[in-house]
Amino acid sequence: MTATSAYEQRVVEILRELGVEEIYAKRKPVIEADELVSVGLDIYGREQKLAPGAAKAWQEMRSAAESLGITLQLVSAFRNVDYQHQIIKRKLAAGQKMEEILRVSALPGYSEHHTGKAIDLTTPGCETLTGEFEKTKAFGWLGENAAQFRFTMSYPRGNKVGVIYEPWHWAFQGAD
Ligand code: DAL
Ligand code: ZN
Repeated sequence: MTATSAYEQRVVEILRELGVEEIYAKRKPVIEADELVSVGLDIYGREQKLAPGAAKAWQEMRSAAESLGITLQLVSAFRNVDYQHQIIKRKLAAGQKMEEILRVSALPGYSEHHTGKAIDLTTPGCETLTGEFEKTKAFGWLGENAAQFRFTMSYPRGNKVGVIYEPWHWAFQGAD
């Protein structure tokens, strides 16, 4: 048996606080990226970061789309465990049930955004983080070209993870 890392212990404490500690026994947390580079500002003017390999692939993919007049914008990229914890707590405080929250947001320690390889995207004129993104030219372009940059859509319709369809969430499959 391997020793539980300090990181995993921290995740377990957060899960305990949220009343969902049993999740840890079923699935180990994803590892939080330790090396991150800036990828500029998101649509809210916040600096966003990604793991170096993902950052490079993202910049290349965004430029390739832009050269065809298609604008891809960041809504979110790396998120640490504490940030994810805040998201969940905010939703609980707003009266949402945990079951409902988990259809949309991963638990702290379990979000692909911790890896520094996941991005949430939008394009001008699209309401962010809605199914409307699927109808955009940007989404059409991603469907045709993202794989070339090693990005795949993590939560297609009917995914096994039980997360709603997220046409905006793409993850880099290459090395950090
Ligand atoms: N929205 C995805 C599931 C996340 O929170 O990582
Ligand atoms: Zn996402």
